[in-house]
Amino acid sequence: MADDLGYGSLGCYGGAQVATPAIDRLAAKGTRLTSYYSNGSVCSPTRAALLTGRYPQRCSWVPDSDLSAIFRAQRKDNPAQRWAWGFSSKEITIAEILQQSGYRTGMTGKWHLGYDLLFHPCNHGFESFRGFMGGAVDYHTHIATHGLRTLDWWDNRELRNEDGYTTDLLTKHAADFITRHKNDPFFLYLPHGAPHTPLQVRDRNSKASKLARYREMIGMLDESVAAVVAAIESNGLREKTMIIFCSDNGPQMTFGTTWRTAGQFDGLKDSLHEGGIRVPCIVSWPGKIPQGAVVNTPVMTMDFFPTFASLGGVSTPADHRIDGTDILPILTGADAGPQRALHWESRGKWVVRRGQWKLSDGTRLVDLDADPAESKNLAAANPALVEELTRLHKNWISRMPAAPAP
Ligand SMILES: [Ca+2]
Repeated sequence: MADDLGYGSLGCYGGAQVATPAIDRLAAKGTRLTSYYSNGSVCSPTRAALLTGRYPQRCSWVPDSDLSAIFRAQRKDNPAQRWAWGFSSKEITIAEILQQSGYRTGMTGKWHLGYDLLFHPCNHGFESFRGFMGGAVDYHTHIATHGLRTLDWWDNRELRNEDGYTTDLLTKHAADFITRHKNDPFFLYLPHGAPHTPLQVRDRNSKASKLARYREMIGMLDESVAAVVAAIESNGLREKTMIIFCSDNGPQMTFGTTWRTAGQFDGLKDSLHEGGIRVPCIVSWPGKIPQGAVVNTPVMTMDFFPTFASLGGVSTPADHRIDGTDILPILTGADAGPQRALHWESRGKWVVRRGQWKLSDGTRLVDLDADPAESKNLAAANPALVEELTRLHKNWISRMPAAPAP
């Protein structure tokens, strides 16, 4: 999973500013989704949805009283800060259920579901973890760029720095995990930091322009995909492994007409316009999923949990609600998938999408098939549809717990 990678930033999605041959090859050997949505327009909600299969609005977050003294004090000093929050151990993660059924579970990358040790990935079903807990680190020193601004680089439960550029280190640990477990069923979660800020490349003294550094960071992400796929191939696992490449939300930055990083869509990260939530996603599994295919059925981050659970032959307790749906039939072309309404809610704004229709905040209705750039508000001409979608959304939010995800 890339961090803040926009729809228009890869060759196979029409981007022309950076060469992404490995990701393009993955698309040629798999299915490219053109209506894949992140559950959140920022990092943490999407990660919560990925790991739980639930809308982030449904997930439980730990109250201040459970935090360690240092995080509790920090939270008290500034109640608005999000980095003293975290993901409740009451949640059931895909790593936990796969681990219980015999899978080896590894994570190398960015967690961002709580900074306190209480929230550590090894408490949520990952047997190994290399990477960082927070939202971003310096790519060379691995010092957190938010929150406590101290070293945030972990070897399982130990804080331990290592030399190297973040994207390269995460790739190396991912490839090592694959080789180490080539004879076991495994689940590897590799959430990269790139191309999230800070815009740092391998040369820490680089004086290249912002645009050039951004290009280079995406290029290095592509090199990482090449290395991970090579590790899978060299271990003879290519046809036994489902590989997914996706982003967690839209791009933080764009470069005017030079490079529309969100492609044809309006809006960037932290927006519920398409550019903030519709992002690249490729699924490759030769022999199981069509190659060179394109699927336009809306799919959301939370759909991976039930898909993986089904593939792994595991399930969650019957009284534990999962919101996502198993997308394997959509990916194989066996089924167009359920006609469902998808919901987003962030910082007082909301969106519901059903079929080609997208309603924002009850006032703006667009036809995404005819108008992907969301330029024409058709609400006034379709009052009954506006009312119906508003009712659907209000009904959805009323079923979510009172405290929203931070
Ligand atoms: Ca992000």
